[in-house]
Amino acid sequence: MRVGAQSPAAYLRTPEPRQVDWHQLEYYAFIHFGHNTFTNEEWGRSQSTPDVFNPTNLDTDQWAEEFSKAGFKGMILTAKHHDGMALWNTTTTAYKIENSVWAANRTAQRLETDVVRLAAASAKKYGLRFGVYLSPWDMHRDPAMPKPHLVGTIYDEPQIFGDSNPGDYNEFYSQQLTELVTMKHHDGSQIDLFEIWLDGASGSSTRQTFAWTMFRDIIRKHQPGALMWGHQGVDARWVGNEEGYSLETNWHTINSTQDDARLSEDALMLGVRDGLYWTPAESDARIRDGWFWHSDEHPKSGEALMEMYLETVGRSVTLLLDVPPNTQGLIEKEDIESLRRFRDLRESFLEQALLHPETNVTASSIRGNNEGLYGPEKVLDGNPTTYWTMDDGQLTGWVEIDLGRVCSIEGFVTQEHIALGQRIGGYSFDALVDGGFKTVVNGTSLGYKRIDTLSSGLKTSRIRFRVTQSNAVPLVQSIQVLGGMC
Ligand code: FUL
Repeated sequence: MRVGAQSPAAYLRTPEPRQVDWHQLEYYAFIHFGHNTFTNEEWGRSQSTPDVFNPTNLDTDQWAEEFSKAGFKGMILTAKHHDGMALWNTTTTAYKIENSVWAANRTAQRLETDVVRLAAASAKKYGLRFGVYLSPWDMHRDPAMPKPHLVGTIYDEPQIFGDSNPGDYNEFYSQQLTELVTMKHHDGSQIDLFEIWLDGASGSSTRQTFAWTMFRDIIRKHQPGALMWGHQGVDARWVGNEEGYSLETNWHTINSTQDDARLSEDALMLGVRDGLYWTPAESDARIRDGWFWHSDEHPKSGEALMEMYLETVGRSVTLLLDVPPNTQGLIEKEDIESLRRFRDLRESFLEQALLHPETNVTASSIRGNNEGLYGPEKVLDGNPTTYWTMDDGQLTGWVEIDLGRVCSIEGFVTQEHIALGQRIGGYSFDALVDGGFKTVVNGTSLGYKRIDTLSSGLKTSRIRFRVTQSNAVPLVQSIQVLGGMC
């Protein structure tokens, strides 16, 4: 059979369908909400009863509406942070907000008291995907964290956290996880989760070995579409910092699992080329200084968020941006203003698309000369299942774009067809300037999506995208040129 009639074979590791789906979300919100919101802490030590939780005007619809307007594709809520307080109506512990005066008042008014369910319903209403954070480290059950204020109350519960303590913390955590992954909306339909955060942080001397495989099996059984997040991931990895940036080179694969030794922060940012596991990076970052809301903190500007976006999403890393509700249970006006400014900046940048399906494009070669299947116009069709490619063994090549007129260029957005593996390790953009092609961008890894911006005003009518290094025949899914003033 001629090579042109065959589609390219997958290259080494490829993403699971749930991961392809997740890459496409690009950025979504993190919501840290719970006791710490009311005690002005980041790592509250599980000292207060549920009554501390008392939002005066809780409105999860406001969260979801604002996130959706800002262009977020999902939201992840802290169902349980390190302090052990459950935001949902769990049967596993008395330490839950359902036991608060706030919940009693809501029940008297026939209002929902389960904040996870409320948030999931709001996410659905505004077309957002929903996820939960369930802290493995649980101070409430950890004997190394004394809780003198709870002694003698119903919240003085067995200290089962730790390998050498009586009781089975893994069993307890599994039950909590099972409750969350089987939770239903009021109409009886399942609450679909797109991501579950099993945070790796701990500030305790207690040694607890976690049953990650058991947790993974619970997630897979009930929520096969959900990503399981851990420091070295199973489905996604930590990017190695919490500042909202990544290195310019970023591989979607790594060589370790959550059970192996922890990787350095740089190694997490970088990943490993041709690694054993498809475990792409996610950047968890904050709009304010803290994860939880504090009255004396303020949000970053829309400009700073735009920079974050370019240094995460623009480097093939998903962005999980924390926007914490206040003690009223609302997202602050100033945070909303920053989010809107971010949206406007992002939209006005991306709206300057100069290429459309009819733009004149040519390529150095086409797989099997089969233009209909693999021609360069496939980078313009907006279809995530099509791409430009060449014959097997051809590792470098180019696509040339004729803009038809001289335009001012501000940037490029490029995507590799990752469903068949990450292959490209070097690419360039050249522009026709003064009768010759001049290189204006030199990149390394490509991956799900790259956004390259140009700082100095470039005017040109012809652009050439070149693959300069690839470990297998490159598959280029899309190319867009941003600019104007043509
Ligand atoms: C960390 C936690 O310790 C922080 O409190 C926060 O939840 C952050 C997202 O993850 O590991």
